[in-house]
Amino acid sequence: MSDKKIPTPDAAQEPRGVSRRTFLGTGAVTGAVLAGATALGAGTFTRESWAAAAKEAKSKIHVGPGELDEYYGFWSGGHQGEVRVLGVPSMRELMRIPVFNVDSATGWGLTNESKHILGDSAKYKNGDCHHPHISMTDGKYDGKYLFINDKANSRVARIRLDIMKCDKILTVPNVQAIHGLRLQKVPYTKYVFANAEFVIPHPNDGHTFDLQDKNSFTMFNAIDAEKMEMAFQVIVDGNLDNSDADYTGKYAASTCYNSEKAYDLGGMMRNERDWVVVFNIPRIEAAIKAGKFINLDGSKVPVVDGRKVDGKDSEFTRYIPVPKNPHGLNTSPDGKYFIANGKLSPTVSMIAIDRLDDLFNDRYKDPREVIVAEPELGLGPLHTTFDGRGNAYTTLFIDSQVVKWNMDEAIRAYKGEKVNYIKQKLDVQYQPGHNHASLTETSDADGKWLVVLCKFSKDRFLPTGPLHPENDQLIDISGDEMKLVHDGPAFAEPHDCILARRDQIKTQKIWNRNDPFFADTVARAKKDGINLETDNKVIRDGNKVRVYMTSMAPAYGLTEFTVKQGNEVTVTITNIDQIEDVSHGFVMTNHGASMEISPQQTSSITFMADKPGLHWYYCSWFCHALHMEMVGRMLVEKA
Ligand code: RUQ
Ligand code: CUA
Ligand code: CA
Repeated sequence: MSDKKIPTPDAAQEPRGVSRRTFLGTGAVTGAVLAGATALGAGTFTRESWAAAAKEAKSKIHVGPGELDEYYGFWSGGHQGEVRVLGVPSMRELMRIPVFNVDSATGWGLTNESKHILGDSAKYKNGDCHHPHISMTDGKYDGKYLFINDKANSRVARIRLDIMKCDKILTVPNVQAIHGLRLQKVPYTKYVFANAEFVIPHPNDGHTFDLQDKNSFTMFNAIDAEKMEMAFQVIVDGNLDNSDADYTGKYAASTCYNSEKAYDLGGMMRNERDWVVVFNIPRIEAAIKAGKFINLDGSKVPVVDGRKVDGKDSEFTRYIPVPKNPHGLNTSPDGKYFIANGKLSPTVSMIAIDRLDDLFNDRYKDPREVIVAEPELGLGPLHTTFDGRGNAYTTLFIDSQVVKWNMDEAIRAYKGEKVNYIKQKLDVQYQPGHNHASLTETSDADGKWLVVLCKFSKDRFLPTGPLHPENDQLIDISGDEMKLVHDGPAFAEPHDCILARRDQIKTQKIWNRNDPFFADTVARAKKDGINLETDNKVIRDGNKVRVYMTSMAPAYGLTEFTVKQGNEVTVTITNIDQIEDVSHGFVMTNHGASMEISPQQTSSITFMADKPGLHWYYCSWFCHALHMEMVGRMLVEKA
């Protein structure tokens, strides 16, 4: 614990003047970025102020036993690969949804149903998800789906929010590292926009390392949200980081930090300015409809070229220069601005969306004429979120703060008026990446809660060895002043989260027997002449053995079956319990087989019976007073 002199909480929360943080030169900012990770000693809260915050927390965020939270929060699990569901404001974890990982409790990555959804990518046992986003209709969450990217294996996954299970995964062709992901907001989420971050050669067949070649590029990707198939790809200059869409359905925008197409740190910081690239969706759609597209490297996906040729813009894109290496890109809930967060610059750039028509019609001499403000906020601005009352909240990674600022006042200041657009700077613990205010990505933004996802927790929790948890902090933003009310330790690495009102998410209590989630298994059973709800039978098909059984607390429909050594065994279980919450499991000991079977669900798992002998199977989800007795035996006869 640090015993150096610490400022009083009041001083710490006072808006700090930004005058001393004039635009720093590359060297200084870069130095600060690089030093940022180690300069964590600046804790400015005293033990007394923590106590005061805790007291405040009690009244504000206490959700009593048996009471329900006001918001659902969906958290990315980062390179752990899953999505986590939390209640807000209690920050209680409600559920985990495995997606790009393997999970033994539910059998995700092990069952036939999940492998079918994972498709070819089932070979990957890892993932790196960053950006969870809920589907929208007319700029409001419709509660149907949640989409999330996988940077590690260039995938996009969809989660059905009615059952809170992943139901589709798509590998984006001919790109590497899907990072920024956002959804079309208006008129509805027709497209999932997904940025591929890394520049690669095309074809990427091992012929070159060269990134400067004209055949080395990356692409902006649009996925049909309902079909979960590729809709189109757009070749861009530079690279792509984060993105967002507007409230007209016409434009999407992405930040680029590697306009240099460099391969190293120094190279990626060479240009004084990188850019925000804006995509004109109707123009892209029209070109594709007219057959004006190419196919790339053996894929059938329509591709259009959004690069400049001899300094001349394509019809599909416009590049707006912004200070070097921007990061987050956020649309304000009033639909007026795209905000690009400076990262290496202490500023954010506000792009007026209502000037984009003119930009695309070449009415401006300089594309920077669409920028209506570039407020200076502090060091390391990464992401911005909104309260729906005209204020924005930006994370300052290096300063370890969230800064609240007023958008209209920032615009007035940019015009030369003397106004202090900074409303408050709040210390957070420590080094925040994303932040997210309740309903902020929709026109419903309600300005109640702000979650700040801090990358470092340092001394905030009981020590856990060299690996520390992260710290997802909850801030009350309903009043004039931001108030920190909760520390939430989290395992690697919740990049981002999203909050929806609880009435916007409607879930099923038990499975529907006709659910497409296990439709393939139902079809296979039908071919085997099996009635899944009543039959307990073993089907022998050469070397393959298919075991069908029911489960009802506390017993399986089959308590023994016999197979031959070398058989490939598929166990299919239908949970005929109708009672909410009575989930069963199935584990075959010493066979790596484990799965969940919730009420009215059918699940199946396949394994090799390669060890002669008696093998117990048992129920792994506590379902009944006699749960321990819910068992059976498999006899494997010597071949
Ligand atoms: S990015 S810390 Cu993967 Cu969302 Cu900004
Ligand atoms: Cu069935 Cu435990
Ligand atoms: Ca750069």
